[in-house]
Amino acid sequence: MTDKIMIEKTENFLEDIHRRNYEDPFLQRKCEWSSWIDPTSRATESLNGKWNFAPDWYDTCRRAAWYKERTKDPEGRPLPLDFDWENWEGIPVPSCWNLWKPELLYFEGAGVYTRTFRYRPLLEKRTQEAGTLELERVFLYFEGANYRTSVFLNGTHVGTHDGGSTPFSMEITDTLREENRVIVSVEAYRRPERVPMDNTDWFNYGGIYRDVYLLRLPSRFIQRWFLRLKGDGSFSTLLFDVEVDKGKEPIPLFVRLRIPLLGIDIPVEVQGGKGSASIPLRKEPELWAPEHPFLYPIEILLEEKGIGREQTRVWDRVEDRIGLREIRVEGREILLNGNPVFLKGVSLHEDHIKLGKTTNPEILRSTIRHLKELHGNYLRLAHYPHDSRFARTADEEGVLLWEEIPVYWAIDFANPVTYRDAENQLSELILRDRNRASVIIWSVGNENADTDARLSFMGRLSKKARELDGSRPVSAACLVNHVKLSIEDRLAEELDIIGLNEYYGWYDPDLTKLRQLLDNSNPSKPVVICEFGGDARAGQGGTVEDLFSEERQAWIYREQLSILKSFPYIKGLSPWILYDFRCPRRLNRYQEHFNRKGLIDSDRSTKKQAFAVLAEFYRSIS
Ligand code: GCB
Repeated sequence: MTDKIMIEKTENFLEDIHRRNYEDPFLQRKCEWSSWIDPTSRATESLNGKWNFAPDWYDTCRRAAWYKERTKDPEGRPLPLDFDWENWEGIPVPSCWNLWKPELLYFEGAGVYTRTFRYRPLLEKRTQEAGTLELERVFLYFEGANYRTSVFLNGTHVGTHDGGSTPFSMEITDTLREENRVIVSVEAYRRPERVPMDNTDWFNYGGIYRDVYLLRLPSRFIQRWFLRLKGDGSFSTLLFDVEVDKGKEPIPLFVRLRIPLLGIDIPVEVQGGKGSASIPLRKEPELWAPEHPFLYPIEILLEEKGIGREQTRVWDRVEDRIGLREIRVEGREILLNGNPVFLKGVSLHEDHIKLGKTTNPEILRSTIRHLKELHGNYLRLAHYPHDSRFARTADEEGVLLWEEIPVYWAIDFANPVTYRDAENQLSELILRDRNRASVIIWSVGNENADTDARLSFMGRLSKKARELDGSRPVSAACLVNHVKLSIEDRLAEELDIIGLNEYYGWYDPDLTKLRQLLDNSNPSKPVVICEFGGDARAGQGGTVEDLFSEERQAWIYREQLSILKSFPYIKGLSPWILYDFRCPRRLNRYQEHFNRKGLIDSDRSTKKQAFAVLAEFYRSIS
């Protein structure tokens, strides 16, 4: 939050200690979705590895402008410094600082990272040989850092990003030197106006916890693209949109899209940096589905037209592998490639006992193995965007995904700053993952009270989701109206699928209310039960009456499933949750700072009894 208190500049005013609005200049250079570049298939140079790090409890790096490295006074005499880049300890990037040292477990302040790297242009030489001097453009790319990240290169602020789980990039072409010092201040305060706000049922991991890399691009490049089936049920037309960075001097450019397996090789006009095409297909494509996760290799070229075809100059080229499928809602059905689908799923947090929110390919694959052991086809990635490799892995493995932004509980719905942040996170997520066939639902939030401010806020988010991607249903995890005992939420009007969280058998022990609630409701749209469940400490025995026992949790699953299966308007389930996860709000002797609603312990291997109950249910309806 920008501190609005201003201090008058008197003759004894000292910038470093008296300035209150020190964040303002950083917030004027925000990295937002409109400048996001799709890094798919780019040759990147990783900046992962050891960075020097210090927790910066009072945010002094940004407050006192350490990054300016004022090491000497105007007469050249050394000044005392409060930082010591080279002697700070090495922290691995990516990682969550909370798991680096025991004393940082609950650290939620700012942390300062720094390292050096050398740079020499590569592309300059190549283009000089080709006859024209075109300098390469260089971007710093962050897959994710929680929450506000300010980046400084060689003493200059190059960008600030808000939001803990979406990627961002910033151009550093003009700030680069041969020897570079990069300083990254990440602050992870929980604040009431943020998305999420200060109260969540998960752990606030801080730091640069996803990959960081350098992207070298030509001076004109393909910024991002969107390829999908038209979605009219005919499987006969592809829609393609592309955005191009035209560079400083505009020249006639066009884009070429190639999909060799479909015999497609077509030019697409680019005007004002944008191009679109509607491409008729000669035959029905091989459709992507969980049981047949087929991906088409595609190639996109940015070309400058010369006089003859041989003079066409290729400025840029990207590749991707894209699944073609259609997801649609009709009445109370969810249709995948025209066929009704039931979402057999489970919810998932990114939290890992040793790595926190940092993940790796092995973790992603083993998560999907557990889903398949459950005979499931669907995961709800709660409550924030997960690592970008998740959707790619799900594309390959044939898993359907619900993706969500942390518009969670009672965020500050009336605050325009909060709205802008939420809309930006939603847009960054959609741009990042809209080419992934596995992603079938965008969720605009979770368990928010049905107020006017929330209706307008989340209604606008739904519209934004459709504006950026008209090819997927929009949903949100709503609460039941527990006074009328029915599915009733004004936001349902704005959604394609009604998500519903209910905890009968747990927070409300009276399971008979679930049947009443579902009987009382007559939704006009498909309903997905996004959450139900109960806590159980792995290994804790007891009767079905004993809270926190595995028996109680398994009983809740048995009872819930036997009721839910008799309501045909329910089109999917993602009970809460696959793995136990860290949660500082949970303080009883079974919980010990963990939410224990996992079907599997936080060790990600010990299964509780309820795992088999759900697996048997999904097997029986396969
Ligand atoms: C919910 C929330 C989820 C919590 C869960 C619980 O309804 O959506 O974030 O962790 O309940 O365990 O209470």
